[in-house]
Amino acid sequence: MKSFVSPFAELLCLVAALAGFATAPTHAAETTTPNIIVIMGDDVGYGDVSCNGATAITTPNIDALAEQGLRFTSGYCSASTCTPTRYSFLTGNYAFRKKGTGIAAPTAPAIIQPGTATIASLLRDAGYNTAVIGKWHLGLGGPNGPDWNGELNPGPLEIGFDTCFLLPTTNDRVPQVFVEDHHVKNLVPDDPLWVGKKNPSPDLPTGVSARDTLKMDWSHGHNQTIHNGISRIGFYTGGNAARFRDEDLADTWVKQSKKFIQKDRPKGQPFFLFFAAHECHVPRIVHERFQGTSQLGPRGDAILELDWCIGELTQTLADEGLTNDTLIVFCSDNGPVLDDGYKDQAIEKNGSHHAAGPYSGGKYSVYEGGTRTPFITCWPGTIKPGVSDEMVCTIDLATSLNHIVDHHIHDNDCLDSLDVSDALLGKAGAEGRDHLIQQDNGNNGNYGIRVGNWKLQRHERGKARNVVVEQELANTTVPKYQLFDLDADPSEKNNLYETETEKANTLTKQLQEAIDNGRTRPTGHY
Ligand code: NG6
Ligand code: CA
Repeated sequence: MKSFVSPFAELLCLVAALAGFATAPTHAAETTTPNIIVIMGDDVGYGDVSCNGATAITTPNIDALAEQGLRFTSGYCSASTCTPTRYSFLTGNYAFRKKGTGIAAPTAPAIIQPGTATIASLLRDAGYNTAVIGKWHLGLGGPNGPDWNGELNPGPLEIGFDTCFLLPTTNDRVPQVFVEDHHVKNLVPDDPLWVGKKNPSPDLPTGVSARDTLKMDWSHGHNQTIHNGISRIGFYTGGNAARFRDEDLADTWVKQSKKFIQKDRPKGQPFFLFFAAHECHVPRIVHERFQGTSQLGPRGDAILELDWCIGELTQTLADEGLTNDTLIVFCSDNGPVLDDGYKDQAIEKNGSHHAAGPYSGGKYSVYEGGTRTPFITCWPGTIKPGVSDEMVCTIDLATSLNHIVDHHIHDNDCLDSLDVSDALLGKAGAEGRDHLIQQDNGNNGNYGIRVGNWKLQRHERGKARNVVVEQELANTTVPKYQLFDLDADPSEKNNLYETETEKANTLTKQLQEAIDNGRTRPTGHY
């Protein structure tokens, strides 16, 4: 355990005690309500940031967060693809408990139903003004999916966000338009937007029929409608005035975030901003000023672009005098992948870079590299800088951040979101999770469970994808159960399932109970 207590927090406790506030809640020092920004990278691996040991790339702004805050060596997201991690981050419930939480299609309806408690609705109840800016990928609209030309409802505004400015799914999926609150921005009535799964006309160029016109070729999938010289997943027509350039995505998120922080939000209220970056997801088409700036090709350029975004956010806070009043969490939605469908030289230029750090696997996998990702908390003046080995997960943020702002949540909400607030704040002796369940995509039946240094994997169909990040498409046959000692074998190579039978049985049972019980947060716990 290498975490620390803030002297500022200690001082506040002391002052409170001396002032005779004997009945003050345990968390008196944190009952102030900091602004909160959760910055979630997309497909950013543990080893993709220089504060976690990357040498082929330098991420000064992310490193600055780590230097001024707490860097976690066992920080996780809950799944190794986007939609289930984001579902769990918002609701505090493991995605494997709910059908339809795998990677969402462009036409997917809203996955989280209005009335569901989320990190945003809970913080809003606690007095926060709440915004999500960036990638959504959790579906929009009623059972028939998004009404692109009408009202996109339900969406973020129905589950706790006061405002949103979104990329609806991922940028390799159609359509390339922004959604602001309930509507596609800049859509004009005489050019309606149509989005679908089937090509509506043989005249509509695709990545197959017009492959020679593409500015970045595809390697698998991603060969349907072309926009901005890049073919995508899915088909669309119309909405031309609403379409954006891939190159401008990051600038747009930064511009909107600055507008929110500096102008739009009601002053006198703390804010919660979910900054959902798209870097370094495919297609890796960064702004011209970042193209060619890394030695890793477009994938590295995208990480540098993300780092720039973070610098812009922290500078904005500094300009507004909010640095010490703002808690920043930096995390990722799943582990890394090199070739994820476009020929962008991610493999060719990778060299000896270890995107997943010392871990095996990456995106789509329940090996550690799939979910053990960069994780930093930074709250200057309150969190004492350091490194923590405590286990924390994006799924815990709903309960823990609410706890930090002294807002209690209902027993039946956020069923898998544990209170690790003291660990996130680096308090002396604070403990993180005692166990963590990992999953890959939706309800595929692939799980990991980590308890202390032990990790059990369960692959229902005996297939593991992306076991080694450098061989993304490897669909490897694995035993249904594998057991690893992460202390001795962090890259999960030496299967001890047959020899450490007692440990194997305990973890197998604990995993099954976690699935069967419908919750892992103890009732009455908080
Ligand atoms: C996969 C896509 C991949 C990526 C992923 C979602 C193909 C062949 N692959 O289906 O490119 O879009 O979905 O990524 O289409 S995530 O980070 O949003 O989960
Ligand atoms: Ca992702």
